Amino acid sequence: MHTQVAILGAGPAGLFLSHLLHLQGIDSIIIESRSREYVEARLRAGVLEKGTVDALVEAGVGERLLREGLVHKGINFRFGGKDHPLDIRGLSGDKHVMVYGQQEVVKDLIAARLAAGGKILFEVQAKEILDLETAQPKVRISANGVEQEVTCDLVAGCDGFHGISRGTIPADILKTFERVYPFSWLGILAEAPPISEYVTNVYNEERGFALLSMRSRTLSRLYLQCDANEKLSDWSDGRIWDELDARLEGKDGRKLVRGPILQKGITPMRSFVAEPMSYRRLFLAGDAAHIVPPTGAKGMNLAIADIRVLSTAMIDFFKSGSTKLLDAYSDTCLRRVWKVERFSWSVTSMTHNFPQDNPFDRRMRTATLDYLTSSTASGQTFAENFVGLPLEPSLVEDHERDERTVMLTNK
Ligand code: RFL
Ligand code: PHB
Repeated sequence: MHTQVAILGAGPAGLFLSHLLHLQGIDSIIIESRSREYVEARLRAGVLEKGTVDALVEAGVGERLLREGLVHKGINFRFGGKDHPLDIRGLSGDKHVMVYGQQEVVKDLIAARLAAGGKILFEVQAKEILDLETAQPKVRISANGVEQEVTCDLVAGCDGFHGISRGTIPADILKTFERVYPFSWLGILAEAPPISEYVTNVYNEERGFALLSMRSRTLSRLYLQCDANEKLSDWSDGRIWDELDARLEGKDGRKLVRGPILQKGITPMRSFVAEPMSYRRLFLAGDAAHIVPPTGAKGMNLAIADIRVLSTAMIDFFKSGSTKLLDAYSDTCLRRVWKVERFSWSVTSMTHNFPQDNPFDRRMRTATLDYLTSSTASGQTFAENFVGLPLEPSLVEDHERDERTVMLTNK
């Protein structure tokens, strides 16, 4: 098999890249180890930044998103047993976010690719990426014990945190930066109306963090900070609802409406960045290159932002033959990635209890949240990050000045 761009992974990153390339007449093959049903059902992110929404709409895959997505003009912080709403629209110069499940974005992108005759190889595993230093790299793939090769001009590593792409970058070039948090999130999807029209971040000095989000007017998506080694089997439905209510504190009598729990899962919390995000003809995007803890709701947005930069660079390469934008890809993305890492780490730190905390640390968290929700300056800083920082301009010139950068081609 041959294609212009071999894409590993049919998550939001790989699918959106394939779609944007197709709009410019560039051929790609997506290699996805899971089935279509599995990736369409995988429950994950829900909050889409304005730039993500605009990019999906501009690319012609935002019709259902605009119809069914929920516009969120604000966010709520609850601490000390009281709500403290933040007017994101007012603080950000009239911008908002939308709540629309990641699996719905994935369904829309798969439908668009397949309707246009796009090639997605489901239940096919990428085993190895070869010949990156030549003009024709290869991906060795395997399905039902049968191995084949896909040859291509460029490889996009969109295969998530546990994929194989990142490990293809030689160890003496790849640098990684990591923080593993000493807690996880227990998340549920429940058939119950949301408590508020806003996503609510709850901080309880005694019991820790909870997040009250939604997928529709009748479906709630709720999370609890729990111990890193917690077992799902220790959490009965009743215990989850009781703990959620206990974290609300309820001085104002607010309680969740309970309903059947449709899905439950535990997510570990991690911050991670790999540098550089490219090596020769391989380009990492999304979770393959970086992870943020879900507290800032940034993971999928960061994946889409990478793809906006990468698709422009790849299109320029195929149209003009120039590698300038591709060479600058990693530096351009990393500048934004680190700012979003900082935001996600800071929102996590100010809303979660840590094992080594003393009462002073916990009171500091409440004071930080009080400042955030009562100061216009602080609210504006949060809102600017929450609706999404603008894309960085391409760092082509910086890159050309940097002698240490490995050039894309070996010509
Ligand atoms: P994905 O979605 O993980 O897709 C990678 C795909 O690659 C496949 N794969 C392979 N295929 C072939 N061969 C191999 N060797 C392969 N190895 C792996 C996998 O099967 C998979 O289909 O990565 P991508 O596209 O980079 O997208 C990233 C996002 O999925 C992720 O950042 C977000 O879900 C994070 N996240 C959130 N992001 C937001 O923007 N807003 C949110 O509100 C938000 N909330 C969340 C979240 C993540 C969460 N969890 C479960 C981690 C809430 C949670 C609880
Ligand atoms: C979600 O709706 O799943 C969600 C909302 C906000 C977050 C993370 C997840 O920070």
